Amino acid sequence: IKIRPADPDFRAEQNAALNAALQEDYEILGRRMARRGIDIETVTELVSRFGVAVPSWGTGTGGTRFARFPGGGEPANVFDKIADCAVINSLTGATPAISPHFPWDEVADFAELRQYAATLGLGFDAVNSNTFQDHPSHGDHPLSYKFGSLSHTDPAVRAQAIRHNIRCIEAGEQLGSKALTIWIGDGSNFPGQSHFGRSFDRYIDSVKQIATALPPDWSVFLEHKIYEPAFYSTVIQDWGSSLLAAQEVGPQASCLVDLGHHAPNVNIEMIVSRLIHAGKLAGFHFNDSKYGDDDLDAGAIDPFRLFLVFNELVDVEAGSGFAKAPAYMIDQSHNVTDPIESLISSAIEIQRAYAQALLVDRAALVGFQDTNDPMMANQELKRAFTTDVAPILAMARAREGAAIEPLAAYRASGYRQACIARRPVRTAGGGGIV
Ligand code: LRH
Ligand code: MN
Ligand code: MN
Repeated sequence: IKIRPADPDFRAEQNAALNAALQEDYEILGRRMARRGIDIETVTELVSRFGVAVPSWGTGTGGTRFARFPGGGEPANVFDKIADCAVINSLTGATPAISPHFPWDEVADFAELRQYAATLGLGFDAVNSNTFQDHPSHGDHPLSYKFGSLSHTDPAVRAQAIRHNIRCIEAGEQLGSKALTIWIGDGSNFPGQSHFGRSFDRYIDSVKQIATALPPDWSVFLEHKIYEPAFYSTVIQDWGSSLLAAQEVGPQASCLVDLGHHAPNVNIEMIVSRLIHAGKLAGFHFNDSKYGDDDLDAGAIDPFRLFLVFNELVDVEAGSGFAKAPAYMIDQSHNVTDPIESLISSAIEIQRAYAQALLVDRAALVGFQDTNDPMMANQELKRAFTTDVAPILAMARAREGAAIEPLAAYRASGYRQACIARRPVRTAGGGGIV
């Protein structure tokens, strides 16, 4: 399939009619910002450097436990997924890496995969292990994860799950990744079903064994989630459990925050701050939600919360800085939209939240905080959040040769139609291709 959006001439053609208006909007915004003492060029430069990784599993249509409605032209294999990721990055200029999931993205030759991605200008971010479902077609997984994986009562199941994670590290090394993300579904559905303390101990022991296989410059990200598939208790249910585990595992372990993995109304930005305090913030799985792990597009429901998360991150960036930059990844499930469009939109929303957070006058905010002026402190954040930074994002894209209007350019490219014509209809499978 011809990846038309990856062609710089196609993008230049698309941008031609939009350049003049963008220039005008950018200049006006620049003047408004200058009045507040902010240099628009500094912000645009930082926005251009910002990148967020795309989840390989997000390129296919997701599904719920009730049904999956296949989209047209879905990727049939990981090479197709990479082609779709190249479309997203070409148009947004903001998604230079892919986060793969194993065994969904298993291939015989990882060097070939890395090479293919590189020819499209893409690299690999954290590799994800999967011990939340069985893999009967993969010979090294004879035992079932029905009652858990890394925390299973049976040492043989734990050993199998540990081996799988180590294989993920090996695959990641060949792909140029630097981190392994572990999310387990382990937990219980009934009070009394499992022993909270002993299952947590078993999990920590297993992750310690995995950590011994990490190359020195690698990290292991522990991802917590309040519930699902376990509906009564989950072993790594919250950031507290995640932090305790990361502290016990050691310096290479840290805590990954998936925005959808908390109880409604939980103050996620404050969790972020606490993990930063502990030096254990690994990074993010961005998405949005209203009820639970809805995996909706980033910024679709509560863009203010996304902004508040970035406000915490920019606060550190503007101050002491991060010893290790947090990993930014998207993790979404697309049920009713074209996954490529959702990922394009999400990448832009995440970048928007970052740009807005860069507009906060940090010195003024600290002043309002220290003099106990809640009204003006809140106004400072609101002023940044309500500034329309769209011209900054568009200018960053235009200068990188990406698309000024990525969604419009995507639709004009006919890429999805080309995929529908060439790729087989996929009826089975959820997030991954199993
Ligand atoms: C679990 C999760 C985790 C998985 C992905 C498919 O809900 O967020 O990150 O790897 O979804
Ligand atoms: Mn996740
Ligand atoms: Mn999730």
